[in-house]
Amino acid sequence: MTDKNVQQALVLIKPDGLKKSLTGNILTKLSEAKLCIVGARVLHVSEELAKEHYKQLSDKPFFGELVKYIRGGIHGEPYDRVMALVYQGENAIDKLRKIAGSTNPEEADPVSIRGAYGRITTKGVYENVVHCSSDPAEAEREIKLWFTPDEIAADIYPTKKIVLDKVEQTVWEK
Ligand code: IDP
Ligand code: MG
Repeated sequence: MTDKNVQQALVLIKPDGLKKSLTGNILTKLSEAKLCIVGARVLHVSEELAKEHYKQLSDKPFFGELVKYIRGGIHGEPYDRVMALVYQGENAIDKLRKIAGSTNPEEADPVSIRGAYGRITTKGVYENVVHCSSDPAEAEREIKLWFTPDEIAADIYPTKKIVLDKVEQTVWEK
């Protein structure tokens, strides 16, 4: 019996995906991979998070525009946010990246998400609708950036308990 290669992957529906009302289409397409969603949230992306997420690309000429894009600076309110998802399952990364398509939307398979819905902006950023982790190490790094253990409905990486003193927290007023 062979071990199942169970992986996690971070998927982001980027601001263009939200603005173009593609959330449903994207989730439907990704569901073809028959994986399990173990985390989901919608959030504003801080400059710090954007730069950390894309840190491997910090020396690229398009880095500034990329940070602006993922923060919603191209698409504006109320689309200045992303939907972040964590998928889990056998060979999750390859399956999701195949459905997402190649990085460059012009080269991506036309029936992939990026091929069908992506574009290249006049400033030269590949506005390609979704992000998907590229390998297990990157997936772990990214998931730990975007989610706390409490936000994931599965035990995916080891955790520890810590006691915090005098931590300010926002709670519902009533
Ligand atoms: P990936 O998203 O397919 O893993 P990466 O190389 O990790 O591709 O690049 C991250 C994101 O940066 C891409 O999804 C795309 O939005 C943007 N990007 C990557 N390469 C280029 C490029 O050569 N020109 C413009 N934008 C790019
Ligand atoms: Mg990548």
